[in-house]
Amino acid sequence: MARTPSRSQGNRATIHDQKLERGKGGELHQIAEGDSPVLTTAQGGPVSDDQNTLKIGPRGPALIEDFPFREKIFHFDHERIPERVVHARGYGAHGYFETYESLAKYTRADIFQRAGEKTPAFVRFSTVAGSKGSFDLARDVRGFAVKLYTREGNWDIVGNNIPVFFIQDAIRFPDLVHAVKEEPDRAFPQAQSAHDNFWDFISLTPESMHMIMWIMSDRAIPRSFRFMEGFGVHTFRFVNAKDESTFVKFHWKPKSGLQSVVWNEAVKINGADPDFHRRDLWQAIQSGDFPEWELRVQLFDQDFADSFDFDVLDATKIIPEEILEPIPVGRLVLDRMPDNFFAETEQVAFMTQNVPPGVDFSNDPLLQGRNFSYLDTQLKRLGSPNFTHIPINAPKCPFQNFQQDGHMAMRNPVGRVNYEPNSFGEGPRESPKRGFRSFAEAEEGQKVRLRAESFADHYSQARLFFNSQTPPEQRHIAMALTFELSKVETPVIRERMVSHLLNIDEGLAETVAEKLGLGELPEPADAAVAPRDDLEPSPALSIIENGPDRFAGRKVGVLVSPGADAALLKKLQTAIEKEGAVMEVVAPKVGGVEAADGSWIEGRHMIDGGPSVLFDAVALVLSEEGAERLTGEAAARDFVADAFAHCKFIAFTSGALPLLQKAGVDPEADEGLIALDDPRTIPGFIESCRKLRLWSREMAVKL
Ligand code: HDE
Repeated sequence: MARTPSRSQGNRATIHDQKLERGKGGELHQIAEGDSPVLTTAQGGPVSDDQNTLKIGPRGPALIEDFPFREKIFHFDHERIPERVVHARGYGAHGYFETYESLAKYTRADIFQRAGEKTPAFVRFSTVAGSKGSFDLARDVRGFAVKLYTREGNWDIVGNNIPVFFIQDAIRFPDLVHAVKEEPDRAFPQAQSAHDNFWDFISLTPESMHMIMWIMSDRAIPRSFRFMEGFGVHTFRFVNAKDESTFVKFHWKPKSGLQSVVWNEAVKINGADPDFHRRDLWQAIQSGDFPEWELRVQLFDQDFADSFDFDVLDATKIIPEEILEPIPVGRLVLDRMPDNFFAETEQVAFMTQNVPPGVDFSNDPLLQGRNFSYLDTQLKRLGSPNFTHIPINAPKCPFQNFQQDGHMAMRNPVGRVNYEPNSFGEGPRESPKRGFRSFAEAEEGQKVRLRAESFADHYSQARLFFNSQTPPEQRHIAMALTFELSKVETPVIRERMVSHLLNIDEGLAETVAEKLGLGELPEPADAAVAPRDDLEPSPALSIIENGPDRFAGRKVGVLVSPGADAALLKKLQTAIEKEGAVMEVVAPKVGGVEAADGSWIEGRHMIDGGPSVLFDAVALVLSEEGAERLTGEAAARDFVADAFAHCKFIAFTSGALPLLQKAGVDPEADEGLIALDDPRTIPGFIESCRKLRLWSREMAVKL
């Protein structure tokens, strides 16, 4: 009787071939005699045939008693859990946090008591609006959620890569999220804020204007998770052993500097590699180039809070770093990818209310609302109050309580006593000394639904942000607003947005209005508090001002052709790797090309699969004949034209000239084009690359 052959048929081990071995705990392990262990059901029963269902005869009806089949399909049918309602698309990694010095003066949190203390960590980066299967380079905020497995329980800093938020009160969150997600009747657009509902909501929500400046800036299209900042956003408290409180804001600073892509590039990356950010983190960690951030804290007391221009409880405001310097207190290193994406990254449950003794909340109304939401959402998503039994969510310190039962309970109290106090002297008891004590802030007032007057200035910090950007960054904000609003079909929404922009920067409003073809400028929006123009710009807010001083962690794509100079390529590679960067070869065929000296150059990408948008800089190591041949290929022309348009540094051998010409790039256009025939030019190329982009080219290419 014919059977579909299975992988190991012929030499498949049967149950009779098995040796049974007793483990240390007395359990029986099955081991195979052959090369692989025997497949079993979830109940541990060995499976004889995993390719054919049980039937009456080879063509006959299937039998309901086929329990291995029933179990397999049952489990498959239940593989999905609800995706996160926001931040559905994410990617995580393990690592550790290392404390620099004791912060005992400010906090009794155990994690900050000893210099050099290492605490295991898990971090999940995410986009907000798109579904789990959306692309990485959406224009969006990035989640930056850190779980620190401290000796006093899990501490989650559930932050973003932007230090402010759209709204001031948690009650507006469902509306914000409904507005940004796909429109409910048509179910599009996916992972985009460029649509009517979002801008309608925003244009009716002046408190969003500061955040709008950030998400229209290059912060919303980071080059890599590794090159972005993270922020706790809200004001928290540190509380020391004497129960004294200090306000604190958390900042993660990437060691490799900040870097973003340009919008035209982001759009193309989404097509070329929708997993661009995931792949980047995966490759960096797998190759041992561990990304690192420094944790810095802004510490302040009530007097500072009272004298500061804005309310420190208002999550739409920052405290500029130039006014209150963030102090380095430790570093976060990511050095290990999860073994399994679902088990760890998908099931990890972050909660703002996970704080250790010594860290406490402020009255920020957004934070207070979040403290409610995150527990609720875990029950929905993970399906059981026992989600803390999942290894990624379980504390790594000893823990004990009398919680019991419930779906999927993995741990129940042992013994007779499951309550306290009890007379048997069994089980854990509370510890007033070591336990979490809320800071005893004196509160009084009437029960009201009111927004504090001190939250009313919606434009001044939006203006501060815009004024702190370099000219290219300001242009990008104008272009992003124009793009987004051009997708809005309802003219009055576009107009309303321009009326807000007039309160932020007149030039910006005029540029956007002109590019939208708005005709007449509207009146500025009514401002509850007149926007201030006396705030000093904050250079810390610019990405370009805070780039890397090395090209380390970045990637050069080298386009090669048959007859290329292998010795030159080798020297280029050595120099790139010495800088801590990576070189990848793009060839007409992925198999590679034969170099002029007869050696073989392996390809990493075929030209169609390795567009220049995937790289931070490019080099064209081509023979003239090879370049001539490539002029006929659109992908090769785009490789060059895009690298130029995206203001990247381009090194080229003289053989590459025909391709440059065909791509419309003048080899002498600017200092970003670097002749490469002589290996002595390589250090100059690398040095240029450290600047990442030649922004002065941007006006010429008019992206
Ligand atoms: Fe969240 N947010 N959020 N959020 N948030 C969630 O929790 C919520 C806000 C942030 O990688 C949800 O587990 C409310 C600010 C991150 O798993 C949910 C409000 C900031 C992540 C939720 C906010 C964030 C979430 C959905 C307004 C930056 C992903 C799934 C008061 C400081 C964590 C989940 C991960 C996830 C609620 C606003 C960051 C529904 C009600 C502000 C990084 O609980």
